[in-house]
Amino acid sequence: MAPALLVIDLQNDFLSPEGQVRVKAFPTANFLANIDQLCQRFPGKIIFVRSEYHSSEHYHSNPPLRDDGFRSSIRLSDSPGGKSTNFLHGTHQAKRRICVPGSSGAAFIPEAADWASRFAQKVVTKTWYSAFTSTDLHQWLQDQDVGDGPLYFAGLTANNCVLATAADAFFLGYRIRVLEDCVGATSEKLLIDALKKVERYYGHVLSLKQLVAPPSDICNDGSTFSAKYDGKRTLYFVNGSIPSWRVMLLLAYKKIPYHRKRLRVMTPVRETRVQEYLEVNPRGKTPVLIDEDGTVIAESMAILEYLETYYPERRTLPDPKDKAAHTKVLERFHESENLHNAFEDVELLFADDWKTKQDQRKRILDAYRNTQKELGFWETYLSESEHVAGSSLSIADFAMYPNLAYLIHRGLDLRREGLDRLKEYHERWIKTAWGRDALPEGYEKVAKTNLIKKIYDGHLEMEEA
Ligand SMILES: N[C@@H](CCC(=O)N[C@@H](CS)C(=O)NCC(=O)O)C(=O)O
Repeated sequence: MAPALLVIDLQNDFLSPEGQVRVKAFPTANFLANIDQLCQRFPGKIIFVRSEYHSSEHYHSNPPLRDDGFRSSIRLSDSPGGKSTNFLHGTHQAKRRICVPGSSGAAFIPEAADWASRFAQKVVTKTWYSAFTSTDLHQWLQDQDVGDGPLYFAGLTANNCVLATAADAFFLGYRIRVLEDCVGATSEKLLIDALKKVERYYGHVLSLKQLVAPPSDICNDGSTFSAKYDGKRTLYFVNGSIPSWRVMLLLAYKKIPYHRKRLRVMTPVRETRVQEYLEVNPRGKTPVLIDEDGTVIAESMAILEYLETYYPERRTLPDPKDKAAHTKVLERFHESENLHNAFEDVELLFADDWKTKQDQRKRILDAYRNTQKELGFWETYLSESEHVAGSSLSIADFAMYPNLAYLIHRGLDLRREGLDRLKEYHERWIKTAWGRDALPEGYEKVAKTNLIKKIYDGHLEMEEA
């Protein structure tokens, strides 16, 4: 299941001043700029579709060939729409011929020719309104593992070729998404009616912004670290992600100014998977730090070490000459990943079906018990020293603390767990300037999706019994 985009009929006959049909209704003056942005940022296959319409005689002797090979003898005049050119399964039959094969009207407008050559994996020439009639489009999409899509639609005209293609796609089993600010029609009424039909019968209408919301570009101007911001050092992060949180904490602690680029992973387009970001990190994961000198570094633990090496202000790793202290910090630093790994399966509680799946319930319970065991180690460390790896705040604290804070956000009750040292440790952290600076949005209190409560409420044990 992979998204694909159909960009339909951006041809001279519809869009150039000399064209035979004037498309006048655009939802935005930025129609072409939107399609440009859409093509640049779309995270899937892109197909440019163009029309070539023949004479009536041609269609009489070449009835539409459906995807299953069936040739219908139905004529336009037999349809409920009569001779109306709005009949979705038909083709252009008006007196004035448009998109005549070989004519300049049938050519892409220059922008579309450029986008097609740069971004499209396929160009389909259709002879009917629907791009699925008498073409290999469906087969091609299936060969490309598009599955049920979703298929996104942009182009012209919303009420004819876009709607006809979307309707056919719906009945072929695709999920339909029409981009309201990337389609146009000959009148506003036709445009609005077409979008309503999509919403009512076939799929969803959404805006370009909803699809490819630009990564939010939050500069920490205004915060205590803003003064030195120079626009270059950038951190790509996901809100609430432990790896990103670690790095943000250390950047704040060391008072290193940086530009924050939040990537969203729950939007229709997962921003960590858009081409632009995959060029930064082919794994599509955050955090990634781009430093002032252009150094690009991924992997949170590596970034913490990098910051410690290249930004020695406010040291978080003891001098190697103090071998015992240095070694302990290194050890605890990497141990923090054990905690992270221990509770990974607790997140299975996010899925709706955990109750019905015995194996999932077992994994969740095991994860919870392993987490308790892991936390026990850290409770012990904090009974031995003020910080997790000794008397000084260290890189190990920065690696470990977001794991603890995350669990608390998900409902872990430290008092109930008998983890008093960890409770006191957490209370200390939330009061620090760096703790406040790096706190993920919405993490001021326990999340509504309180995962650990489901465990405390005994659902898992009951199901297990
Ligand atoms: N080992 C990596 C793990 C990074 C990672 O898994 N990041 C997740 C957030 S917790 C991510 O960016 N996911 C985005 C995605 O998979 O699309 C690190 O420590 O940096």
